Amino acid sequence: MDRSLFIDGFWRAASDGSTREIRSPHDGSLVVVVSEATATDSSAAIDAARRSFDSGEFASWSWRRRSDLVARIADLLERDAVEIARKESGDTGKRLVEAEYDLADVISVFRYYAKLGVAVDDRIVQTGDDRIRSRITHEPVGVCALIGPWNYPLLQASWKVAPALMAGCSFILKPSELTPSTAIHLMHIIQEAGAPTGVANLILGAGTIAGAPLTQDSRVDLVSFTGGLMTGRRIMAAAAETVKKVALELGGKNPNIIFADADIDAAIDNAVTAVFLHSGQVCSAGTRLLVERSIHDRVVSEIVRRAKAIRMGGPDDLLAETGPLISRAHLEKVERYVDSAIAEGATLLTGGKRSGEKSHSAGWYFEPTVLDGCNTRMSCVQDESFGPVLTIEVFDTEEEAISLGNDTIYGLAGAVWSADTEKTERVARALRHGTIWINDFGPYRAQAEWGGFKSSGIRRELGPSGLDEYLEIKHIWTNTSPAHSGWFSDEEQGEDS
Ligand code: TXE
Repeated sequence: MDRSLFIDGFWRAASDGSTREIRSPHDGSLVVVVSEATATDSSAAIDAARRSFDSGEFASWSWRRRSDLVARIADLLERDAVEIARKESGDTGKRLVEAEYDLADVISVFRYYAKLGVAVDDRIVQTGDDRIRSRITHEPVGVCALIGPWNYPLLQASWKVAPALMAGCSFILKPSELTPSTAIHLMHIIQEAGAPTGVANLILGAGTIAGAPLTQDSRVDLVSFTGGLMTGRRIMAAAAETVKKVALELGGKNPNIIFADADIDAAIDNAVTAVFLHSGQVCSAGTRLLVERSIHDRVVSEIVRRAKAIRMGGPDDLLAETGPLISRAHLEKVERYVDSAIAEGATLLTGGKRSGEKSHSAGWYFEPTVLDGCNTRMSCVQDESFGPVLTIEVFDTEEEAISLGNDTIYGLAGAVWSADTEKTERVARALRHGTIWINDFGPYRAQAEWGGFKSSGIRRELGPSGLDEYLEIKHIWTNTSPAHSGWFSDEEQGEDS
């Protein structure tokens, strides 16, 4: 029987014996069979995490000791890098080389938090009174539900797991039901690295069955979620019942703004990567191209030429530049999205359909797609397709570019291309998105906060704020010379008075 749930230090089967087959998005072949958790399993995982946290053992470890644990996890990830990258590309269908890049990022996240955590000190508060010692301390927030998506499964898990461990929390990790393999491997590594029993727990399975209880249970203190907007809203509402802390990253509709005075060749090349990397299954994908009218024709014709030449293929295709979509359901969503864009008046310049290549017939391949003549009233500009679909809008002035760039309920990321540094600075400041790239698109670092304005989410991952998510702040006030408060009279009152 498959035992891939990790609860209270043991590998277990689902309580009702259910399993799920994971099939390759590239060709439908069977990748792995894993346990499919029930709500009872989720409750058992919460129980284990709660007991481990309430025992106080892990929280009482010194920062240095927890830092050593997190650093050891980074070392073990490095040791197993080839095997883990292979598992990630098996589940997601992404090219092996991309999975290898992702893994290097995962390792850097664990290393970053291992170093950062050691620096968290108490803060002394100056009260102006010599008798008082007042300090601010940081304590782990408690039991955390860490719920992740399928596009960067281990990377998104690392943004949550590394700071949670560093802070001294206990957690239940629930990766997407579509991509469980690397989370299983990570749990083996955390166990090998020496985390106390019950600190790290793994639940696999459907969001509504295995995931939802983690967001509703009063024994959970925090939910950190990365995924879709609709699910994020549901999770926030569920968490409100017990006033859990909530951190959400819910994707974006990210404007990529090219002014006529930009380095046009670099801007075009980056615009292609921004939207077609990983077939657009990236929360910060540059899906909205805003281009100054005078350069529209040149930019668009070159992007279309480049899009037509993109080679798609599976994990081991060394010539491929991007891969399949995650599932049939997702491919059908992208198809519907393109159809509705055309119905709303957008012009399809290339793509817009499943790949006709024979080697792609058993997988979920969708052609790189470019839609021109778009505007912000169209759902293709407002809603996340999460596929290889670029929408193009034109602007005439800086003010118009800013206004278009902000005309979205999302606010995750954006870019501005221009040789005028004062202009790029003005635009970067005016855009209401959590990350702005100037004359670049896409890079991020573990040291820099990541997250969204508006409906793209709340709170931040990565950077020092990414650790703060997992810390409670406590003020401890010590009076070294206890005295009466003097507020109320301590004299006995006569009966008549
Ligand atoms: O994500 P879901 P889906 C966007 C993208 C995509 C859309 C839907 O637009 O097309 O979301 O994708 C768990 N309680 N992003 O349906 O549902 C689920 O099991 C608790 C953007 O795959 O958000 C999985 O582990 N958990 C995104 C996780 O939530 C629940 C990356 C994400 O699934 C749950 C991926 C519930 N009620 C998709 N329902 C980004 N921000 O990068 C589901 N889950």
